[in-house]
Amino acid sequence: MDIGIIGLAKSGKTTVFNALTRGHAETTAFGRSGLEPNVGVVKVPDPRMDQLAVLTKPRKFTPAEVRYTDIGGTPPSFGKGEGFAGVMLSALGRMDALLHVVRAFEDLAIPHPHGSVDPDRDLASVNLEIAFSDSALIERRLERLANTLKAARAGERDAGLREQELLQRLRHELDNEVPVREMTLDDDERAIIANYALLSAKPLLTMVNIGEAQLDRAAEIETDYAVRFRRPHTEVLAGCGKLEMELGLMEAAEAAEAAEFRAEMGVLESSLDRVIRASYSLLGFISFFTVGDDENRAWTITQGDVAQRAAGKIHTDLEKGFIRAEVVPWQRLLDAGGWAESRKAGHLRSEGKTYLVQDGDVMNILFSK
Ligand SMILES: Nc1nc2c(ncn2[C@@H]2O[C@H](COP(=O)(O)OP(=O)(O)OP(=O)(O)O)[C@@H](O)[C@H]2O)c(=O)[nH]1
Ligand SMILES: [Mg+2]
Repeated sequence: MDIGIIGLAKSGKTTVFNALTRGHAETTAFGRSGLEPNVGVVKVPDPRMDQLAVLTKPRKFTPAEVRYTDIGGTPPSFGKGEGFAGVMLSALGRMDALLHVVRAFEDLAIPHPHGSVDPDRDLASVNLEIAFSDSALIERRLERLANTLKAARAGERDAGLREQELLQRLRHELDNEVPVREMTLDDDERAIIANYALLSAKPLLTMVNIGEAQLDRAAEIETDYAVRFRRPHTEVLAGCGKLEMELGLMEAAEAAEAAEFRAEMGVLESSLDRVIRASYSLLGFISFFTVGDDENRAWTITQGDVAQRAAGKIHTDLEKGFIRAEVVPWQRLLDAGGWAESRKAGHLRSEGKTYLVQDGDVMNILFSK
């Protein structure tokens, strides 16, 4: 699962990236940071896995992972109605979700590309950039489609016309500031647009990046933004990227001191842990588990994925040769005391290709080679 970090220049993207990944990527007060994207993998904490490990005592333990990509220095011109473009656009198109870092921290030493700190304005303007990128993409696609339709044979025409009609509808909705993720689309329509990598179709997590001076009002600020900006398939959180980055580095070196410092600052729960969890669950990702002597492992899928597709996360052979899955909810497995015991108690269900995998299912995939 890939999450792309976006935001205006100097909003704190790399700082938040470092905090999330315990990384050391260079942050910059002035000028342009590297155009090379930073990529880091984060393990998603999951107490269910800890409990399962006690039961099966595997040699290896692999929690779910989320990968964050800090797409690199944003040009100061970004946010002025030109949308995402070039390599940045194609990199973002490959992401499963977006994390938007909005600057709320005041710091005279760090110039704001628009001259003043105004998170409301920035939040809206980045949303506009997202919509703008999609509109431009749809426009290009419509032009090409019009050309193909002229030369199309009767058989191909129908599909082309359906696509044209869908794209015109998307364009209309986008013009009315409705992001694709909020539109009602049937499965066929989703399949058509799946290849377009539309940015406003992606789940969006907004992090209001507050300053140290605002820490005592963090919860209040978060509620305020959530009430005003939360929409379907989005989440809004507030946290201090800079403090979390420093605490993260400290935690890696001196855990006890970091905990003490956290308590002093009144930030008991890391806002970045909440970002990680929110990126995972609130954006529609769920886990299923595989257990065994060798390895207990969590696999990331999207809510609504069927068993055959889920099997493909483990290996393409399992998807292609899928026969059926033996399934037991993790708590049931734990209560029964093991796989054989679950089978004996009749808790193992046999599910087919189209079974909707549930969060916390433990699965054993049966397949033919
Ligand atoms: N005071 C304060 N400074 C912050 C905070 N978050 C980030 N900064 C500073 O803001 C500057 C820019 O942060 P970066 O993380 O490099 O921002 P960016 O969005 O990655 O910037 P570009 O990649 O150049 O677009 C750095 O000097 C950070 O230390 C914060 O919460 N408080
Ligand atoms: Mg940066």
